[in-house]
Amino acid sequence: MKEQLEKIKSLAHEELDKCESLDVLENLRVKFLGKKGELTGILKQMGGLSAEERPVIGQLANKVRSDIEENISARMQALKSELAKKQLEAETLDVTMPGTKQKIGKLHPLTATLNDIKEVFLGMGFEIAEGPEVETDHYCFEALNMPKHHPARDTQDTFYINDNVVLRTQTSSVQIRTMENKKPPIRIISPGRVYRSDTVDATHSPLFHQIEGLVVDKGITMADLNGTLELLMKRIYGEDCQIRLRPHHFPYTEPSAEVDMMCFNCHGAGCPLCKNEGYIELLGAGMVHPKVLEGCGIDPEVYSGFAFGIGLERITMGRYKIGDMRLLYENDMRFLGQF
Ligand code: 2NM
Repeated sequence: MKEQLEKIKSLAHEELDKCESLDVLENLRVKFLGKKGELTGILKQMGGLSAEERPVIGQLANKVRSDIEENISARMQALKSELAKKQLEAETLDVTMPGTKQKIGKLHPLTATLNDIKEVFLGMGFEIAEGPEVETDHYCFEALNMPKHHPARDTQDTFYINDNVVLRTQTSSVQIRTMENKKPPIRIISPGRVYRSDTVDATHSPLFHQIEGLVVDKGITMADLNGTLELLMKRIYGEDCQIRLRPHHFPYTEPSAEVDMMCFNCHGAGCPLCKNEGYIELLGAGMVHPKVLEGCGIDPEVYSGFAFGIGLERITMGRYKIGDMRLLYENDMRFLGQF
């Protein structure tokens, strides 16, 4: 039995010396000292010993137990401090390492242009009005002096939810809603998404953006329209920008005009950029038709107003010399990163 105890002791020391983890250490403790362990196995056999042998073996067994216990706790200390050291080393922050560079985003060219346009109009005392993109036939067409079967509806074909509900073709619907709900003076711009059933190409998209403006008050004339748009275009395209109004027809304005800007390339002489026109078409505008005012409960004998509609894509493309509208929607960072 004495030899057995010595053997357990030396085996335990041998295995503990090799032990490299706390899990293995716990297994060794169970193996040597546990209830079903090797030392307990020996102690259970002590009943068969003589009265002289029992205290000697008992003492030796206790000595072996405390030896192994000491060895285990020493090993545990060593393993724990090693683990802590490794953890600290892994967590060390090297402040001299190069950092990870954060990419700073920028505004989409459409958003940047819209922000600039809003800024100009807010400076002139306009408010920003918004409304639904899904509109009734009334707000999209009827109230704008385009009854059913009016030929102008052809140029504004859109997506129909049903006979009476459409995706708006212009944000004029917002202006009608405003005129119905507010007494003049009215000074608003209404930016937003609009829809037409157009096929995608370099200058068309079934979804694009408009900024429409509306001013209604006593004594508003075409001169106010001209001055307002001239100021806008000088702010957006530069102080040397010149505009001209050319007669046109819209069902919702009378008189109506298309507004061009003098070609910045040839200054009116004609060149390939302006297709020899000398001018580049920018937007449509006019004096709000008396029928439209009347339909909204505003007396055209007392009040007059001007309105205009700007295509945000067109203005943005002219401003940044972008040749293809699709580039504005594709979210290609190689393109967007240039602005
Ligand atoms: C345009 C061109 C001309 C316009 C008219 C109105 C309203 F509601 F007052 F009648 N809002 N916007 C208008 C006028 C829009 O877009 C090319």
